[in-house]
Amino acid sequence: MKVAVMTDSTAYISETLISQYDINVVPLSVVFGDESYREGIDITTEEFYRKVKEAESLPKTSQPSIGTVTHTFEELAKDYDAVISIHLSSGISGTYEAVAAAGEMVDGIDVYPYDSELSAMAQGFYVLEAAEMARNNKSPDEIINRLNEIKKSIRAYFMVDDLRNLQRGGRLNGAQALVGSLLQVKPVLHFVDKKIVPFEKIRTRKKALNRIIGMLEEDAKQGKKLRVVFIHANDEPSALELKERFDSMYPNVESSISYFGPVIGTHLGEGAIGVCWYSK
Ligand code: MYR
Repeated sequence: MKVAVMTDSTAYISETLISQYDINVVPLSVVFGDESYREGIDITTEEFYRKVKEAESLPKTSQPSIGTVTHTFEELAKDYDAVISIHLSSGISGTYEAVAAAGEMVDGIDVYPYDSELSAMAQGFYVLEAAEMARNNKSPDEIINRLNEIKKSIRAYFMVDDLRNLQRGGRLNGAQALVGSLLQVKPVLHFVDKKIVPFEKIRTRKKALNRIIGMLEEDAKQGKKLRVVFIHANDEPSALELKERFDSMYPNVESSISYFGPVIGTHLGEGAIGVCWYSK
């Protein structure tokens, strides 16, 4: 059985890995006024962060249409028997539902939609594992079982410089307690039941980052075989600094750098930092 792996653009997997693992990517879009740009196709991450500074109002984001997804599945049906399609959390985007609906419509290929319940390179971790297994001729059930295993150990925490972007986009839950002090706090955020909620209210960026690294260290200290990613919204120096600090303490843990591209960057704002890890 030939199994394809598909994801959406918010996993922000590098071009090199996409072609190395034959990963199919369906794009989400950012919308400035009347102009819609598919991320990674019509607009690069660098162009986006430049444009957003010049724009009068914040862009909006949109999920791929069912038509686009159906077309991608139909193309895949020419070469594959099944497709595992891994997407950003259904609690923050309608993408997963659109993919599931498209999967019901296509013939000639078995579609396995998978809700990562996260996004960015945390979602990318699932995709890379699935792609490696597909390449090793594993069945869809074996792949889904492994993805469910990953879900048990994966952890993702992030912080933003300004909570208002998340709030305006309606993607921040359970933050009523923070509303009065939105500008003063740098809360650590995470996902619970597919939605973004504050994890802990922390006053400064430095303390918030230290708190996240502290939690990562707790797992790393136990000698677990971890894979870690430091993710930044147009702030590579901060991500590199965290990575170097962590690498110097845990040289045997596999770590990498990734980024929040246009769609996730719209909701988090420049300067956001995320750290995600799971047991390999
Ligand atoms: C859409 O318009 O359907 C896309 C909505 C995307 C919302 C993004 C909210 C922020 C996600 C942060 C992920 C951090 C992972 C470490």
